[in-house]
Amino acid sequence: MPLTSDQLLDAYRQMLVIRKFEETIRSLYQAGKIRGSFHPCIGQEAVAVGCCLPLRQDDFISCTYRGHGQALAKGLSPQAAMAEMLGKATGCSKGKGGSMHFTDMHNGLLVSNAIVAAGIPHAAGVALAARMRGTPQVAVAFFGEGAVNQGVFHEILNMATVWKLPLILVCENNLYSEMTPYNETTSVIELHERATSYGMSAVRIDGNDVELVYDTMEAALVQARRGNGPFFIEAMTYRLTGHMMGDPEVYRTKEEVARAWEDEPIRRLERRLRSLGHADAELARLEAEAGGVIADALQFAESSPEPAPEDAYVDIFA
Ligand SMILES: Cc1ncc(C[n+]2csc(CCOP(=O)(O)OP(=O)(O)O)c2C)c(N)n1
Repeated sequence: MPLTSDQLLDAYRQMLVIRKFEETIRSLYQAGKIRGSFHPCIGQEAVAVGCCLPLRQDDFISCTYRGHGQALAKGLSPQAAMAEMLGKATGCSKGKGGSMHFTDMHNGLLVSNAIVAAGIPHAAGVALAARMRGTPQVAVAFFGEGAVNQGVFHEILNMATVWKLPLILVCENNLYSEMTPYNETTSVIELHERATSYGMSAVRIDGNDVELVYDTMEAALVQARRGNGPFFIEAMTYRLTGHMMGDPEVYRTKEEVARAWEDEPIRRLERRLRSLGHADAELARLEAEAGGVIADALQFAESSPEPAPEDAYVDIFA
């Protein structure tokens, strides 16, 4: 079922929460308040929200270091996310994971991962576990187009198809892997064709269109929950900021980035909402609401304690 008008407004609010979260982290980083590196997902919000809206709380996702938006869309509280960014004990990984290692098992966020492609076998593993338990959960792996040349990507495409796993692979194709255009390193640049070649259902879609992302995800979920096997979505999008803070961005032109801003998913959804009759005042109210959520999260994080030194070895497996 397509998104209703109310659901579209909710998608808009969620995308704004993600955008404001990332913008706030950028400012904190520039002010020297964030340690480690930070990889913003600004411009990719429609993939996160469109894919996570139709998921159930007990469905699983894995994502990359750029997965803050997906984590928030899956239900991670902005307070716990912000506290993790600031390395506080109230963070989703108790302040010991930071920007690249969010987790929230209560909401099915298995792990976000700094190793390119590593979240793909994790998601396949929990999809297999759900199948063996006989529970109806689906697992979704979010990854960038740089992951498709990793060996494990191909191994999972093969086994997930053979075993008909309830697995959805979402490749966020933002055109650049770090500082390299993906078509300079990739033989088959229609990445969905790689999945098709393994016998997997696969589509390439406009990942900046939240309604299309949602509809595609719904179709993928129907297939996966019915036991009809995995689904591959190549969502075309664009990273509007550098790969990470401090990226000089010499590998693309300012004109290209300016063109991408014209088609960015939030402004695009605004145009759509206006065409459906939603007034500017209503959109402004949602934007203010999203700003309030992030201001509250920041206040919570800043007033939270640091992790205790004696907890350094708690939650460590070995
Ligand atoms: C296995 C592995 N190799 C190399 C790196 C270094 N590295 C970090 S990010 C990145 C680019 C990944 O690009 P992509 O998968 O397209 O994701 P994006 O950053 O565009 O979201 C690389 C090569 C890594 N983290 N892991």
